[in-house]
Amino acid sequence: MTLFDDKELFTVGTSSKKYIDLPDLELMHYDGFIAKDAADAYYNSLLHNTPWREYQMPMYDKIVTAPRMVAWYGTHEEAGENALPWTPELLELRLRVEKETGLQFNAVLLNLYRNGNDSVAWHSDKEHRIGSNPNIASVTFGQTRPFKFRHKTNKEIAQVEIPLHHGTLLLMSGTTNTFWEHHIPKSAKEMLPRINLTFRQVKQR
Ligand SMILES: O=C(O)CCC(=O)C(=O)O
Ligand SMILES: [Mn+2]
Repeated sequence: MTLFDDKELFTVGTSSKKYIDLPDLELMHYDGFIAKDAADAYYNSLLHNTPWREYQMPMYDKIVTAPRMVAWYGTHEEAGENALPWTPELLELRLRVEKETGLQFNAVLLNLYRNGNDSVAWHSDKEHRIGSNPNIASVTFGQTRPFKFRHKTNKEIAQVEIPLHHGTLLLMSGTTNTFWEHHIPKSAKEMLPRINLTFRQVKQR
């Protein structure tokens, strides 16, 4: 795996905050939520200091390796036995996200997309552990990749595509994860690593 540290490679957003309100979809998109210097520092540190692991997931009748690497953080009581303890850096990011959104989160999933072959398939984050209408706050560092949304049942509503830049915050709330799916497609273009953090509100059974 070749990973790059070049600080000038990533595009930061314009520091604009937008609310996207479509049928059953509620997003807050804050491009440039984290300024470039801080975003560069988080990117380099998370890339090198996270114990990234492969993730085996069910796909039809097989178990396959997900096309990305992951790390899961939270307390054992709230996020389960496999959760790693919060690091000062992740706690700092969580506080920034909580201050901006006015919400509280107790777990974070980190995803590493090593290159254009890495992706996340169409899915929604509707697990019993987070309830049916979860608030999920996503923070991105590194390579800009398009984040796509499609309505699960109403095919007349056009897909939504948001390029998630270095330092962007995207809050998915309301019924977004109940009625819409999202994904990050693979890309044939050369892509540097991208790190995404999804802050979540989990409950143990
Ligand atoms: O990488 C992203 O922006 C989203 C990841 C995601 O959808 C997930 O982990 O559930
Ligand atoms: Mn998701």
